[in-house]
Amino acid sequence: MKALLVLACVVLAALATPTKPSLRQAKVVRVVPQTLDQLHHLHQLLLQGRYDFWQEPRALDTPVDIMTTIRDLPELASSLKSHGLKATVMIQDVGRLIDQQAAERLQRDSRAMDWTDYHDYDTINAWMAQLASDHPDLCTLEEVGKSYEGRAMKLLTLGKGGADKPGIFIDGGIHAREWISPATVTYMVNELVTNSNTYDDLLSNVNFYVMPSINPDGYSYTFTDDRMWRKTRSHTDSPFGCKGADPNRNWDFHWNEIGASSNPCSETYAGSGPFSEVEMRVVRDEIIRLGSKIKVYLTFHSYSQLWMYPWGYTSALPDDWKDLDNLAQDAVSALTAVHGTQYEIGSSTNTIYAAAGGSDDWAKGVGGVKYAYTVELRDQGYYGFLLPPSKIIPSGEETFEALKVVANFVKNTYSK
Ligand code: 0X9
Ligand code: ZN
Repeated sequence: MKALLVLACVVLAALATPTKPSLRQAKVVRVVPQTLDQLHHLHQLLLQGRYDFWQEPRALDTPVDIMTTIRDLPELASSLKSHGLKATVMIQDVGRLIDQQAAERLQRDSRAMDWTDYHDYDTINAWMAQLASDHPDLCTLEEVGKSYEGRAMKLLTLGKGGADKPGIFIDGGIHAREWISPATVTYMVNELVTNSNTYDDLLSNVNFYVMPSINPDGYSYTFTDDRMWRKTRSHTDSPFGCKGADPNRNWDFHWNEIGASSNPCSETYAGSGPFSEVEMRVVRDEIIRLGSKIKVYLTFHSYSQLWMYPWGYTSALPDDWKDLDNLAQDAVSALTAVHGTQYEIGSSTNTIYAAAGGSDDWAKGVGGVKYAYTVELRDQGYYGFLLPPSKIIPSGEETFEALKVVANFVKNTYSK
């Protein structure tokens, strides 16, 4: 009987979240380049645009994760083999894993916000509205714009020390499929609000400006149509009907100079121009409006477990990189102390790859926010973007410790 119920849920889930046919039996394979020739070959494959790189080539001895359809697998395998690259399978059947996770979600049927499951955009917004109405002394919720498809974009402000206190701007979900990001960001908000007495000192001295899901159309699309969608959903001039731009290549700071594409079908399409994507203009305008009050900018992505600072457009470091590195070290030490999760720290170009037009670079380079970080959350590729919901709470717990270190730093350094 139970087996029948589960089967029924799998079928229902498959209907409710149609897995793209191409994802049936799709695989994620891992290769670790050991020579410059192998690294170069992987870069060539990336540029070809035929495969979805879950982890792009970074450096020698560093894993690269590639998702391939079952149809393209033989060609990928022979191309890797011809360069002496040994592939191991990380995910045997991406479509099946997506269906399984969707079935489990359906079985739980959890419309109410919690952190044992991932939640859609409307649920997150409804939860923020409830928080604001339950805790008017602590939370303010403002609609600050609308997405391309017309979804309301909201900014949640937490704090009780008044608008002049120094602030931390936090966003999540810039890449639609990185579900652990909005989940972790909302976990941390919930922690601050439900234990506001414990954090009275922090909340009296620091304001938290939070937007948990800044690519609402893309995020919604991952619930309804394609779990692996990364970009926005805007129209492009592509004759092939390709949609969306990479919102983390769209910011107007060394826009499209490196690590971004002018091809609308690419996963890293920079957009038709800087800030072509309305969602990024909305976030930009909030950062500008808050101005010098913002001392730290934190943008949460997944996966790889990295705590990175600018620059992403050059391997050169900002003059004050030591300051950013020190704070990152302290934050990561606190994070690791919780569950032993290891994070790597460094500038984004030197840690992963050069990619211009990122929100972190803009926040520092144009927005004037000294401490700008991109955090790549769990895991290291075992599940990648399909991190099981049972990992939300551990991810939230450890990341919250890091946030507390950052917030205490802001309090001690900037609050009068
Ligand atoms: O490529 C990205 O946008 C980020 N990695 S992800 O796998 N989540 O897509 C890293 C961004 C680092 N920052 C900059 N390049 N500015
Ligand atoms: Zn990302």
